Amino acid sequence: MLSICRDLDAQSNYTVPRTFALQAYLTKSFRNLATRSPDHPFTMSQPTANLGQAAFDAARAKDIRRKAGRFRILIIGRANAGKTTILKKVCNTTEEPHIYNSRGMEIDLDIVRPTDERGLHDIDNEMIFLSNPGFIFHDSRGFEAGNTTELKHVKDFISRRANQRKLKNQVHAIWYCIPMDNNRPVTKAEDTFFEECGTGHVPVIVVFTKLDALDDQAFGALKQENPDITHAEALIQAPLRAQQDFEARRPNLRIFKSRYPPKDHVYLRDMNLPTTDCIQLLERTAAAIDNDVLQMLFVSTQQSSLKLCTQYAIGKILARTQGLDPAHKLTLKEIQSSILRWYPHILDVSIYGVSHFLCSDFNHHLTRM
Ligand SMILES: Nc1nc2c(ncn2[C@@H]2O[C@H](COP(=O)(O)OP(=O)(O)OP(=O)(O)O)[C@@H](O)[C@H]2O)c(=O)[nH]1
Ligand SMILES: [Mg+2]
Repeated sequence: MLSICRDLDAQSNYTVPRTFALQAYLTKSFRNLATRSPDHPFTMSQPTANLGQAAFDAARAKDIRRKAGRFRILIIGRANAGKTTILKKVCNTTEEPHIYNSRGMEIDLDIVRPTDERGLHDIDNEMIFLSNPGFIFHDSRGFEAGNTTELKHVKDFISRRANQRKLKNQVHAIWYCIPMDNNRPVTKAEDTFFEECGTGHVPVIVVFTKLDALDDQAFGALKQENPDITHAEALIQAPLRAQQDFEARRPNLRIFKSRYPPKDHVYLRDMNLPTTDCIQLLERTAAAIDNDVLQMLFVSTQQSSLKLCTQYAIGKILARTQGLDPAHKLTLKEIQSSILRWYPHILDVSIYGVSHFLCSDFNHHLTRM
């Protein structure tokens, strides 16, 4: 009972402030849309319609989830690359994941023996964080150069998942982590992966992790170039300089000239600190997904960035309305429907028992606009 209360509490703490932020965003956005269609007047004072529409949208979002299931991500990277740290950030949690084997049995982390530790990184196992069970992760510790068995495991997994008939069983995105805290971050193993491993429509995003490891070097370069720079100023400039220096060399890396190059790349730093986030990774991943249903599933599953939901909700509706014949202007209900389905984590909270509060509150604000 205590843990249920704690869950409810945590969910409310997370959801309520975001709901208010959402209201502010939507207020602004609806007003903009209204001025775009002066000859199609609509007001927001339709409480019943709004509530009905919200329920409709929640049902529609659920339908997408039923068909596509949960968003499945394969994360690859050698030991200590920062994989688990990223996944925790994505799921807004500091808790350890739950891991299930391919038969759906949970692996009890408390009784895993050191010799079984490899099982935690078995690519076939599914990893889920209770804070956001909308994501399923598969964790692979990558491979050393010359270790063809490991590479074959990963290749087999990707092709097995690609051949799954059901969308929900396929892998939807791959994050390939390359840590920057060693002298040669990109090895032959990475070259081989991107040369040999085609992933079809599944986007691969390279995540350069632990970029902060390059700060000392950047600090030294700044001091050398400009002896007058103060210690404090060099410290401030070092992070940006570190990224610029690496970015200047990056296009020459073989992985970006390979047969199956990554769709995009992103830099992450200081992920070990509680104040950082990996929203850029979420944004790049969303942009790299070329299937509309999966893109919506991804954006609406992640709960770290309200901005990302809004960007897609508003962007898609503007794209739909632009160039429309005035006779076919969207109705208020259609606009609401199109926008609200990007926010299922706010609308679809009935399982936590606070839906009435949030829906009526949300509706109240809409009706006052
Ligand atoms: N300095 C720094 N440390 C980081 C960063 N990200 C993660 N770490 C630290 O690196 C260590 C390893 O991180 P994990 O997330 O456990 O790495 P992993 O890839 O899951 O490792 P395995 O599960 O062993 O394969 C932890 O001590 C993290 O706190 C970062 O951006 N900067
Ligand atoms: Mg890990």
